[in-house]
Formats: sequence, C-alpha cells, structure tokens
Amino acid sequence: FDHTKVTVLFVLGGPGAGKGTQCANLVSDFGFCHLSAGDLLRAEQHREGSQFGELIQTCIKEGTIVPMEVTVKLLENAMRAALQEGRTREGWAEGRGRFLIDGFPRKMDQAMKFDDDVCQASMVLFFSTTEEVMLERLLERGKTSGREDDNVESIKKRFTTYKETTMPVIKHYEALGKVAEIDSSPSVEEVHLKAKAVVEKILA
Ligand code: UP5
Ligand code: MG
Repeated sequence: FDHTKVTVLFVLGGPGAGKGTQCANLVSDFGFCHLSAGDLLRAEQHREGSQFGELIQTCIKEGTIVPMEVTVKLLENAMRAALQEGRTREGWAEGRGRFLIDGFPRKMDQAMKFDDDVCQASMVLFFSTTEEVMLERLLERGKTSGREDDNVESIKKRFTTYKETTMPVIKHYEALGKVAEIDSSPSVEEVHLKAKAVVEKILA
C-alpha cells in the first residue's frame, strides 16, 4: 500500500479490554475504517466454501493464533476493498486511508509479515486493564454474544496466549517508541476521551 495514502494504527490489548468498543468510537470521531482481525476470522469461518473454517473454529475456541497467512490475507483483502470503495462512496474520501487494525498483530511473525507485505503501522493503541476486569466483561458479554470463546475455559486460554505471545509484540513496538498505552479500566466514555486525545496527537 502507498504509504502516503494509508495510515494504519494497530489496536491491541487483552481479551475483553475494550478494543472493539473503543474502535467504534474512534470511527465516528476520525472516519477510520475499522477492521477487527477476530471479526474477519469469524466471518471466514462461516463463509461457505472456506477451506479454513474448521481450523479457525478450533483456534478461536482454544484461544490460539490462527496461522498468520490466513489472517494477513483477510486483512489485506479487506483493506483493498475499503480503499476501492473509497473512490466511489461519498463522504468516505477524507478518511479513506485510515485504518484501525483491531486485535492484530498478536504474534511476532504476524507483525513482521504485515510490516513486510502490507505496510508499517504508525502507532499501536494499547488498551490495558486487569484480568479481573476483562474476565468480568467477557462473562457478562458471553450471556448474549454467542461467541464460542466467551466461556471461562476459553477465556483462561486466551489470557495465557495474550501473556505469552502477544505481550512480546507490544514490547517490540514499545522499544520502537510506537506504543500509546491507555488504561481501559474506567467507563467507556472516560476511556474514549483519553483515546480520542491520543489519536488526535498521532494524526496531527
Ligand atoms: N466493555 C468494553 N469497554 C468497557 C468499559 N470501559 N467499561 C465497561 N464495559 C466495557 O468489550 C468486551 C465487553 O466489555 C463488551 O461487552 C463491552 O461492552 C464491555 P470489547 O470492546 O468487545 O473488547 P475487545 O477487546 O474487543 O474483546 P474481544 O473479546 O474482541 O478480544 P479478543 O482479543 O479476545 O478477541 P478477537 O476477536 O480479537 O480474537 C478472537 C480470537 O481470534 C483470538 O483468541 C484468536 O484465536 C483469533 N485471532 C487470531 O488467531 N489472529 C488474530 O490476528 C486475531 C484473532
Ligand atoms: Mg473485539
């Protein structure tokens, strides 16, 4: 992707930290295109004729990471489609090159591949809170979400993968000075105000 036309922010944080919720707010503030890697994988899982359905289902339930080729391809395709629509859809032009990539990269190999094949992210928004808070939010959401991984057993596995596999990615970007950490323990609106201020600075 053309670096002068595309701005990518990665959005990371533990399971249930509030990535998706805050991305939705930032979309209305700044006209980002929001792409959740998890949502794209769930859509691919249910797409008729997908060769990856079973693999994705198993990984999501077990809280493990789907092989990076699958996820990077889905993201790349979704970005391309959004940019293409940008040429035709009214009101989208200004924000056409701004992407929030939510829940990705959560393993070092994905980060490297995306950097090499797609483009480099400007910054990482890192929503952090405690496991207690995340567990409570996920169990509450699990009552109605229908998500196959919103149960105690899967949540524990997701936490382990997050600590062992995703934290090193965050550390990697931290060493590059690319991480903005936002405490996501307070209310949705409080977190939103902080996130909005951070993004305003990044885009300035
Ligand atoms: N909520 C949110 N903010 C709140 C607040 N401030 N106060 C009170 N409540 C708040 O929020 C979770 C819940 O909390 C919601 O009910 C919300 O209302 C409430 P949400 O915004 O959905 O949190 P989010 O961080 O997006 O949580 P999510 O469960 O989506 O995070 P995960 O990172 O676990 O899930 P994701 O969909 O990204 O990935 C799922 C799986 O896909 C992974 O485990 C993995 O198996 C696979 N995957 C890959 O293999 N590769 C990838 O690159 C990405 C995913
Ligand atoms: Mg999410």
